Amino acid sequence: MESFDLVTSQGLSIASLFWLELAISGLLLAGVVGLLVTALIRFRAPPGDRADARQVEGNRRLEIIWTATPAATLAIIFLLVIGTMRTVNAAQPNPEPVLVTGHQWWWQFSYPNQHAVTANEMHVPVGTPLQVSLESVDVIHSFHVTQFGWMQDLVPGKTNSMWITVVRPGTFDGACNQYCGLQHAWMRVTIVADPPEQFNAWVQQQAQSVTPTNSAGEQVFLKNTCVACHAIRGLPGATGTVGPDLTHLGSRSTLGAGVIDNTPDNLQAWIRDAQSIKPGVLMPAFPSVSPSDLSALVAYLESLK
Ligand code: HEC
Ligand SMILES: [Cu+2]
Repeated sequence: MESFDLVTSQGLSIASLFWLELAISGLLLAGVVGLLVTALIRFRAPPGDRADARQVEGNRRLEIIWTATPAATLAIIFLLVIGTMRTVNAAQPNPEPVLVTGHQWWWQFSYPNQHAVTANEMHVPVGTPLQVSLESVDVIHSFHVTQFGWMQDLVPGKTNSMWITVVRPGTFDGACNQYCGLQHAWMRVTIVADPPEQFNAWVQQQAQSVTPTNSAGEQVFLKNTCVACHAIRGLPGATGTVGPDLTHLGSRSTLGAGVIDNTPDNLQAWIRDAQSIKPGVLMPAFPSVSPSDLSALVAYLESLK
């Protein structure tokens, strides 16, 4: 099962706690059921015996045993939990800081060390501890990548944090796990875990600004209201923060937090009427952009790798 194939050291230590607790609970259950079945068989009344059962009252030894055993079990589990919490929350050396910001209904990922900003596709270096800060600009969201083995809420006005050390390369799916409005289900995230060199190349690329070219598509972008909500770093006037940063849109594999693949046709349909693709989305439709302007705009945005 994919969800059992955990890929973070923190998730793995939570999972070993889970298996240990399951084993302890299983042993206790077996003990209780075993005693019950033994008693049922041993003290069964012989056929035809109509006498009342022997009445027993008070047994100090038994009472001590059934009070002390659960108390001791819970105390042990409590200590194990504290130990795991300390492991999971332990500060790690040389971390890579990442800021995750929840929006209705998409994710922003910022890498403050490199000044890179992207959306919905989070790249991480394998083996490097990530110091993840989580914030929300609107309502409560929850950052849940099943294979990470643990999750954290994003709460408006508060910065939460979590440590994530991904232990093997791969692509892992996640989603918002706290109902946050109409398109909660389309608030997906893709994690791309790469070896550090590959991650560094990616993050350096994402950190670059564009050089304005005065192309037709760039002009269409600037003269519509896109810039009120979207940033393209390096393009004067395009500094909106309501929607995803589009500086490297062409390098992302999906649009709208996973709702459609990032292809020129899909991008065109998205800009024309995002509402019909993701009803309720906080981006207006642009029915009046002419077909030639729209193709220039799409070509421009897809060229932003
Ligand atoms: C009122 C604010 C607003 C305006 C104006 C706006 N957008 Fe958006 N846009 C958004 C929001 C919010 C999202 C994220 C939607 C989601 O995934 O839920 C978005 C998403 C997108 C995406 C997908 C990005 C991704 O990584 O998934 C593209 C591309 C895009 N907008 C292009 C444009 C273009 C081009 C224009 C101008 C013609 C424009 N937008 C105008 C708010 C806006
Ligand atoms: Cu959400």
